[in-house]
Amino acid sequence: MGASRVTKTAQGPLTGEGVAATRPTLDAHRQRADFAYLEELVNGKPLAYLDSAASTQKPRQVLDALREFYEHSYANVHRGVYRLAERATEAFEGAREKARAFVNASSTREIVFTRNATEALNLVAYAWGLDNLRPGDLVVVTELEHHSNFVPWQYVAQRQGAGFRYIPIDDSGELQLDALERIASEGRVKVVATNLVSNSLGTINPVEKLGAWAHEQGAIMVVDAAQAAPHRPIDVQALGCDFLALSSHKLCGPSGIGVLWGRQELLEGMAPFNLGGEMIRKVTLERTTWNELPHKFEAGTPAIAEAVGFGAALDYISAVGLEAIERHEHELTAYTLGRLGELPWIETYGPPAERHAGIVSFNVEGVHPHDVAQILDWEGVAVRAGHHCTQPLMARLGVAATTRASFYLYTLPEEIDRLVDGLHKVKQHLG
Ligand code: C6P
Repeated sequence: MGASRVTKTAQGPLTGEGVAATRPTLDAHRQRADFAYLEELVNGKPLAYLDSAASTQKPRQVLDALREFYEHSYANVHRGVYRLAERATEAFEGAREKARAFVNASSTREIVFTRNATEALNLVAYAWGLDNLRPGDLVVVTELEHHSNFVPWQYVAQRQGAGFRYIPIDDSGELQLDALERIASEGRVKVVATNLVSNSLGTINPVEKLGAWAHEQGAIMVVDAAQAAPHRPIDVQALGCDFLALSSHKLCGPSGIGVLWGRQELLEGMAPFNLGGEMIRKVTLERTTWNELPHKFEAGTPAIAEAVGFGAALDYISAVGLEAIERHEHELTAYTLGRLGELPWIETYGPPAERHAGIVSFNVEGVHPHDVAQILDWEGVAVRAGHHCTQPLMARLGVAATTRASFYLYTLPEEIDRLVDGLHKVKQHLG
């Protein structure tokens, strides 16, 4: 069964002009001056990078911060008393403060550096789940969850003998909240885990509503913000969640570092996830006690320079402005859905433009998504094809895979025109 076709949306050209002065806007042409990848040619054509949901390109400011740090401030952190080590620690902890401000957490104790969003979600599933789930309890995820917020919960629930349920989606890829009552009648709901933005469909999920329901049930609310934090303002206090995960590499920062935000009282009550250096207070032959937050969850030498680069990325996107980024991507999405909606041999998936983030999944009738992506690559257009780490969702859509175009602050409407031109070539050759 396929998701409903998104109806054609009438769209004018996107020039960035004519936007009300009070609304935050960004000038993608200007931002592009910061990105060296644009100098690359693919098959002699300029690269149209439409795969930012997989990972974003990095601006010069982030690369400069990494180089500067490695050249002038590098040492291990929280260990040395010499000047260089103190400088490194200040820069590393400075990045933590930037992350705190970015998600509006009340304290840096609540900001745990992890390798990525996946590790952050595993941390919660293991460190909270193994001590708090038992038979009769339910873990509730969604049908459009990325495997990173699905598999750890499925695994830990099974290990603990707890039940595992999902909130189904409707034909336009939105959560069916009327299923909540049935789910609640089937056991004690202890965890509700959802993404804020779906990486496959671009659906924006009603996290505040789900968080309120989770708390009514006495459950914790876990939010995967990997696809939301780079594109819209995040306020963990306003969202009313208990844990939130994100990755640096999806918001112009280096790979190898992510964040778990957690409510202090919950993090305090949890056992550690990884054990070893840095996360201890005292070790004797008989027993070990744990360091204070957030260090209890940061065993071993962390990704030091990556944290500093992540801080520079947060500065960069905050200066561009998350509201402006969100608005820019919304316009690109509406434009893309409108253009694809004109092609009867293309099926698009996901909600209508007004409730759809900057990720557009589609299929070309009769052509495998990998072939679509291959032909687009010949045209210099980079998209992702596959199941996007959402196999249960693909099963619901009745497809093995989709082709996906995703946007960021450097994406231009002209690049979407090149995507559409490339799709006409796909149709010509293989359709
Ligand atoms: N999605 C995509 O192309 P990591 O790999 O840990 O940085 O992020 C995992 C992750 C978690 N949740 C969501 C909603 C995600 O989209 C991702 C990563 C990439 O869609 C790679 S599969």
